Amino acid sequence: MRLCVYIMLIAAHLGSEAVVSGSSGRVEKTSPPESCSQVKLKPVGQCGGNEEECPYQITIPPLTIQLPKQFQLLKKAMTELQSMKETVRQLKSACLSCSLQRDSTETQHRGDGGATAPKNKNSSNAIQKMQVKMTKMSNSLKNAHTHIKDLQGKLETLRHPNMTECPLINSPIHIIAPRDCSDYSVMKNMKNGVYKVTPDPRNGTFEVFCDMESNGGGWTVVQRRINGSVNFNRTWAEYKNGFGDLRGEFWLGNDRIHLLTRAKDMVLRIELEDFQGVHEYAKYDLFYVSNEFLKYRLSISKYSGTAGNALHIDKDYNHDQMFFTTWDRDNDIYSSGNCGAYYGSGWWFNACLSANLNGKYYHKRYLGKRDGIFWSTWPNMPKEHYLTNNRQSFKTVKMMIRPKNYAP
Ligand SMILES: [Ca+2]
Repeated sequence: MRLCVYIMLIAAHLGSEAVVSGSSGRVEKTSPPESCSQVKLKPVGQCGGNEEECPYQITIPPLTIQLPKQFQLLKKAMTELQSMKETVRQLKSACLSCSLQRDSTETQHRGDGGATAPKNKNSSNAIQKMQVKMTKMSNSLKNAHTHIKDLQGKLETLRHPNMTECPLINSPIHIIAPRDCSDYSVMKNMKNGVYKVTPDPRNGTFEVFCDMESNGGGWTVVQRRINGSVNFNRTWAEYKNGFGDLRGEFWLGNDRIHLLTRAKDMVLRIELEDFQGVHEYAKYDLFYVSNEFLKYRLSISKYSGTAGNALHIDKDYNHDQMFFTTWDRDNDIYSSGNCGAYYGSGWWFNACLSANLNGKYYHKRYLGKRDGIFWSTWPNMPKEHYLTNNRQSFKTVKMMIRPKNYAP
């Protein structure tokens, strides 16, 4: 019970939350223990024959904190304190009966001194022993106190690398495993770049490119075209696993896009730029990609933006609820052939397309089959009905996602 009081004191000193450090070095907050009965302090591991050398462990469900082995001293001190208390009680009782006996003896044999002297000597020895023990115990307690303070200091450092600029009450939330880029952006001052995310711990961790600067940041980029350096006419397996360079052109991978969109309700933002320097965007407040078993079926709706809703023009030109198709896997609804093979791209083809952001990268307008990057609702897009017409091409494309409830 006293141990429990100590633990509660430590927790109180740390503030309203206990802070722990796992083997990964990451830090998380958690609530303080509600009941002392749940708190456990026990030795673990090799003790080397000396009880004081035992490493110690404190468990505040559901957390377990490794303590320095010197914490053993705390328990020892408590045990000694109990033992001392009992000794004092016994001595008090002995002294009382001794005093009564002496008074009685003195009354009966006044002048016959020395009869009580040996007992007084015994008491004096016991008191001396007790004082030595108390000094030892006091030193043990001081040591334990020093170690507790050291540990507190370490925990505070872990929690606030710069304590002077980061008061306890306003400390940011540290997330053990960011699920997407938005979890990183809450940590403030984050730069664009490659970060590790874990949308679902059962499916591992992978790298993504995070756009932390455009439109409030927190965007996980799932596709990017900037210069035509990467070929997007790829197999089912390549689209499944992703390809390209996260710092350049890439497709993140259908499995990963599925995991990200399954973990949270995501918004998709598509940013397009043509070679005339025109920038437009299309935003979809609902974006979800099913798993491979469901052929990475696309769910996309709730459009807003300036580029037009090319993914859903009408009943015939609608990419919503389409399966993914590549040249080696025909899941489109064009019964006479494979749209992926014809247009040289992996995409959620219908029969076949009103948008295709994975088309061939053309550095300027082109003629013939419309197999380039395509967005049919692009402003001032020439009505191109014949293969002999010039085709619009795009300089840059970016597809990025962010949780629907994200607040920049
Ligand atoms: Ca087909």
